[in-house]
Amino acid sequence: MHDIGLKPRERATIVSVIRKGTSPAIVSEHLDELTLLLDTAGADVSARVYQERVRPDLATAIGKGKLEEVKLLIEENGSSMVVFDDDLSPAQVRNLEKELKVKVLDRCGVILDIFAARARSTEARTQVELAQLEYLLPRLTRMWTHLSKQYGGVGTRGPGETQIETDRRMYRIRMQRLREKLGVIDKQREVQRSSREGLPRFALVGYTNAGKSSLLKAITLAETYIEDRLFATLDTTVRAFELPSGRRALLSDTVGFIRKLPTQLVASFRSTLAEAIEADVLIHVVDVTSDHLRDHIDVVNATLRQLGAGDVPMLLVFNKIDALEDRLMLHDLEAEFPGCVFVSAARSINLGRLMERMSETYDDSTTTSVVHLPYEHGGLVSRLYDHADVLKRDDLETGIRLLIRVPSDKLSEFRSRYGQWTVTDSDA
Ligand SMILES: Nc1nc2c(ncn2[C@@H]2O[C@H](COP(=O)(O)OP(=O)(O)OP(=O)(O)O)[C@@H](O)[C@H]2O)c(=O)[nH]1
Ligand SMILES: [Mg+2]
Repeated sequence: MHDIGLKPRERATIVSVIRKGTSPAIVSEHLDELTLLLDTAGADVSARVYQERVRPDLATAIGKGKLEEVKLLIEENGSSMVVFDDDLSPAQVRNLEKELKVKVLDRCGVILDIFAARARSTEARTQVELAQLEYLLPRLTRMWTHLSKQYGGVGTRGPGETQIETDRRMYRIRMQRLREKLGVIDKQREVQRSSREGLPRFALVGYTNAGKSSLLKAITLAETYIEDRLFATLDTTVRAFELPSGRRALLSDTVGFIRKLPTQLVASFRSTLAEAIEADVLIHVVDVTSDHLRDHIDVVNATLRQLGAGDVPMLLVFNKIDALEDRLMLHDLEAEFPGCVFVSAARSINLGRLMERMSETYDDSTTTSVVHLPYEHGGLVSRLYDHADVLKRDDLETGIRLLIRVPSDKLSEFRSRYGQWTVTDSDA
């Protein structure tokens, strides 16, 4: 793991409020992930604390006794912050900071911090800043600004000192400007996307660090940013490649998902994620070496539904099979997930099979049709190329005959638009 935070690294005590009956394995997995997130943000975890409760305490999330325990712990281990795995209300953060006298963060705050440090492109920076301001606005009190100035470091990167000193009204004005800026970027992206319509579009999605960028590189031979860190990718990259049939297609790679991805981030990254939402086929990449891959699959599916991409045809791809020591496990997974593909992006194992399955999934989710255009309406040909994947073109005496492929769910829309030019189902 790499340190992107301020030096020297900070120390954190992490806390989880768990519902009665939650299995210890799940608790420790969530705290492992929080530890990894903090490591990425530049802090080491000195202690883990958890409390079983029916519901979190309204004022301080944990109870009085636990609070005292945490207080003693941080004095002992010299933590400069306490990080909760659960969402904290602005009031809880205030109360906890007052009691504990160190800065208090929740998981969302840490993720936002990592995104802020990672964002490079104008689009990503604008999106992250908007999400940060939305997160900070209700937390912006005298106490908060005072603390953030006093402590600095993880969780207080914020949108810059000058903004922090301004009041909520300034925040709102800034947020309005960011939204307008994103609106402009959104339009540009839309134009870019529409100019690429017609080609089959595949989008890599998955849990962070699953190997999406590695697969993009392996399939399209594009130079992309790959690293063993969470959220290495914060932008969308689109590359062309050839399917086994020789047909050109597009593959996009985008930001990864994680449990409790802040809603502010999901909302403001909508335009970055639009490429995925509008793809013909989603390639859901799963890290086969993770002990929690089923959990990860659920999180990714839930996030996709939240984005309105729950119905896009999907191909599940298990990556990093080269790193699986237990061959038997691969066997079990193949039985559990029939029809899925098992690959290694790093070693280029099974990529041919993956591309075949990509073609099949695309073909299954689309329908081929024949359109017969009289020459006097030849001007429509270019529009057809925009809306469909044109597989074949014959110039006949009676006009132009095109064999096209359209997403099945768009066929009726297509029929109503071009039906008068004898659209026939070629599969029939
Ligand atoms: N052993 C092994 N490691 C892999 C494989 N594919 C990717 N990795 C490693 O997994 C880590 C994450 O890879 P990325 O391609 O950056 O993952 P990502 O899904 O794009 O991650 P984010 O952009 O952070 O969401 C890197 O250290 C890769 O080298 C593989 O097939 N085998
Ligand atoms: Mg990536």
